[in-house]
Amino acid sequence: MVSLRELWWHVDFIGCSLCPRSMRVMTLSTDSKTHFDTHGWVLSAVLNEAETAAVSEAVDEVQSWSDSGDWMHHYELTDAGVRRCRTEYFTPFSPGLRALLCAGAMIDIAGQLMGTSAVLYKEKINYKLAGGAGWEPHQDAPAYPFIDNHVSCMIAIDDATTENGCLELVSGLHHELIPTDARGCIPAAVAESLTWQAMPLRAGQVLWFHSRTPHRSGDNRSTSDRRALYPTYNAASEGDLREAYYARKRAELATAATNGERVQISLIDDFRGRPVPS
Ligand SMILES: O=C(O)CCC(=O)C(=O)O
Repeated sequence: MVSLRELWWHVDFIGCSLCPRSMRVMTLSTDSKTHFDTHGWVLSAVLNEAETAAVSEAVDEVQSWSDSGDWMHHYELTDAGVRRCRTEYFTPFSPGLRALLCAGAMIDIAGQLMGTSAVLYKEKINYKLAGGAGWEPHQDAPAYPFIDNHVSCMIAIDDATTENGCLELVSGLHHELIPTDARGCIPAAVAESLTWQAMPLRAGQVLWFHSRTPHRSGDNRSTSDRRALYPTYNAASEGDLREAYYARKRAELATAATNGERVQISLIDDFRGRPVPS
């Protein structure tokens, strides 16, 4: 199989195959931008079948890394035992995923959605292995310090279905911050009043969403894994804050109090996974 890096020039310039290579850019259609501005989310066609396979192989590699490295693996307790639920801070160690997330089509689209040049703020893989837990209703913005203008996407590595815990979103509610509960999530009574839309994705599909778009996801009730890659971008004008974000996150997670019910893997307490007994 060709490597992600070898494939990457296709993806960089997928939007305009007739232009000379140096002039090609990934351009979102006006309809897509309008959809994002109106609804707070949009699907974009970034990866073809070969590229999807290459990204999946790069994720397999990250998933195989041991715990001794500067990347951050997180674990949860499931009914089947201890499972890895997330890896983040991997772009310094995965040239293929760094190329995917930090250059070319992905960063082009992030910039077009924000209306200004983008820079990678953070990156994570949520594994949601069979039996893994889902996420409470939340907006991402309260978990992302330092920045005002940011956008994320879910790149489906495996097909995401209602059974294995695909994302669910609320359309058109990305203009305001909803007051949070003690966990930093959308209070249950508010969440119940919202209209949630399940977003099943095929492997390789890319779903962009605003950092104030309310979202949640179910547990993986299937027998197969539902892995997804999530980069978040901020406006480059606000600075390159990725190292600052991870320094803060490492410090906060190191001292996070646990109530014994949930493992904290985010700066808000949105993940329903159980902690691994020490
Ligand atoms: O991967 C999922 O199911 C949801 C992830 C999510 O909402 C998050 O990581 O903030």
